[in-house]
Amino acid sequence: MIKYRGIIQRYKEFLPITDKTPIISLCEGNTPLIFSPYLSGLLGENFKVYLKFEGANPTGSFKDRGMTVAISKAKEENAQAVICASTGNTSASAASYAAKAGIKCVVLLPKGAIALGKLSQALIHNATVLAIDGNFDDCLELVRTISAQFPIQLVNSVNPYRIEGQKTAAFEICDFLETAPDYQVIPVGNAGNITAYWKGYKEYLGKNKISRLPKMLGFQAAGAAPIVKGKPIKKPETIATAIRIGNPASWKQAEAARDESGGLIDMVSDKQIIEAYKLLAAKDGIFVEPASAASVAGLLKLAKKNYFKQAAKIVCILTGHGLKDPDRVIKTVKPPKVIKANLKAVLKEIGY
Ligand code: AN7
Repeated sequence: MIKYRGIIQRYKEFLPITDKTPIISLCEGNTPLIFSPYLSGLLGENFKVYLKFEGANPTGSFKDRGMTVAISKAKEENAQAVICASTGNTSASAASYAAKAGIKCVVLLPKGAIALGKLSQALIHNATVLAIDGNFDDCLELVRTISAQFPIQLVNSVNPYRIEGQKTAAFEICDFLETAPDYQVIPVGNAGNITAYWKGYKEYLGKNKISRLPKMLGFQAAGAAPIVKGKPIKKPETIATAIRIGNPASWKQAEAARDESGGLIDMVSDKQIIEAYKLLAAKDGIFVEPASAASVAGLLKLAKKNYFKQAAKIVCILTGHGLKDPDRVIKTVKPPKVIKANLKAVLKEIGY
């Protein structure tokens, strides 16, 4: 039996890793691709919908795939410190992997706009956490300037090692399905992940591991949809704080993935995101954070418009775990009813 030891060991031949690279891993990757009878049924006979649950990564999001490579390379290059801007998940992952590597980690977060779970992660791993009185785009501009002027490595997805690591999710999907899916649906924020998946699929095609490419379907939140609107959004707003980004760094690459694959980048409202969020929890038993539900909200939006015509295998990427943002549940569903501590009262409530 081959023991699983993370994405670098698993897909080394596709990654910029040498014998000199110290591998900093938390056994990320190898996440479940879960068949959804419910969503498949909604789309109709002949449709198979799978959910790639990236919340099952060690820090609870897909960022770990990129961070294991970025931090391993930073360690190889004797970096003393790394820095990132983040809507939360990048900072959680960077803080965790930097802790393991023994590298100092600095994170810049938009003040008051980070889900509680993510902020807790960055803090407990001893990162230097700075809340900036601005949005994610302001934070990213600052860390780009700092990393260009001081010996501190940037670990946002503009760091090519991040994209390298994240492309392994596409490999896993193809290895599992023994083909590429027909469509892949994915939330889009800073647009690194859609870029990474597309690179992964193209590399697998180049190595004859698959014989065709999927169509890439990206979804932004309606209040933070610069690619859909064709211009940067100065004040992005959405309850899906992970993708509250107004000027994505990988904008061009996301458009290339869309156009080369014959796919699309569209948007979903916060209402549609919450509907999909609740549906995933109720019907598939999967608890995701709101940004992740944007992919399923997008799938449902396209299905309603009859976009999917022939039989198809569709993979929706669920980028992060629901536990990242517990406040959103409390704001979304009713709190538990308080009743007396007696049998009669309980039985009455549960219908016996
Ligand atoms: C759960 O953590 O940008 O399009 O700073 O956390 O590659 O940016 C997070 C992004 C989707 C969007 N889903 O991915 C950050 C950050 C979740 C995320 C995205 C993010 P990209």
